[in-house]
Amino acid sequence: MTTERVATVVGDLVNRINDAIAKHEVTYDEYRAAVNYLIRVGEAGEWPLFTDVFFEHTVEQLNQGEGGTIMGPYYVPDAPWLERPYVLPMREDEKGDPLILSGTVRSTSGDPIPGAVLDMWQADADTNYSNIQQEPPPFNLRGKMTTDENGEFEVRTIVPPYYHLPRGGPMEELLKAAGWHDFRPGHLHFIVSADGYTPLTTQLYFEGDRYLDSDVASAVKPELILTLREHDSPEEMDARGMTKPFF
Ligand code: MBD
Ligand code: FE
Repeated sequence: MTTERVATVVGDLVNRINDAIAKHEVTYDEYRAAVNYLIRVGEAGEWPLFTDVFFEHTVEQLNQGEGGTIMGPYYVPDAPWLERPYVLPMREDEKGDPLILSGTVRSTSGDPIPGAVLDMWQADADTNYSNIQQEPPPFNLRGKMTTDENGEFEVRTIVPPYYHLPRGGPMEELLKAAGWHDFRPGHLHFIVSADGYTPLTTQLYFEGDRYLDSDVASAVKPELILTLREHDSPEEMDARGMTKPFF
């Protein structure tokens, strides 16, 4: 970043914070509590959580636009490559309703993209992410897969129920102090990439989720909401290892 860019953006940020301090007549006690709070966010390792919840959506909208949404703090590179038929790595007794997700990866002009890579991750039914929270085994519910010759893919996992941010740290403390909830709708995360295309970071949500309209991370877009349908015979697969159509 150039000196000019830093001075412009940081200068504006500093001015706006000073304006808020003045407007709300912040006391010395409040100022000291805020400084102490910011130190604790760092000590708890919650800066990625804090910044992604409050600010990433604006950066994302400027840089990706339609069809994309924020990455959030819990992406881990080097998830395992999966083999067809795709099933995200999970425990034998993984909690949650089984989910079969199928779809087609398309370019912005609508053409299916064969050999596109989906790097997928999600929380478990207790809202824990592997490699972040202690409970799930490493790389649980994380994996990479590719689209077939038609640009299509199908993967089995569990339906992620509505989600709350990690509790017990400064983030929860702040949300409670403000009287705000700490929920996100249940979601599946993806980074979709293909040779010659700009990658897309996005998430998918589910119709009917109680937090679609009040995501604490402001990251829901209408085009990302899926409708679940019940499958009569999920065990029936076609020659490609894809579930036989049921509609
Ligand atoms: C998450 O799982 C998440 O997706 C975001 C955006 C913020 C916090 C936790
Ligand atoms: Fe998430």
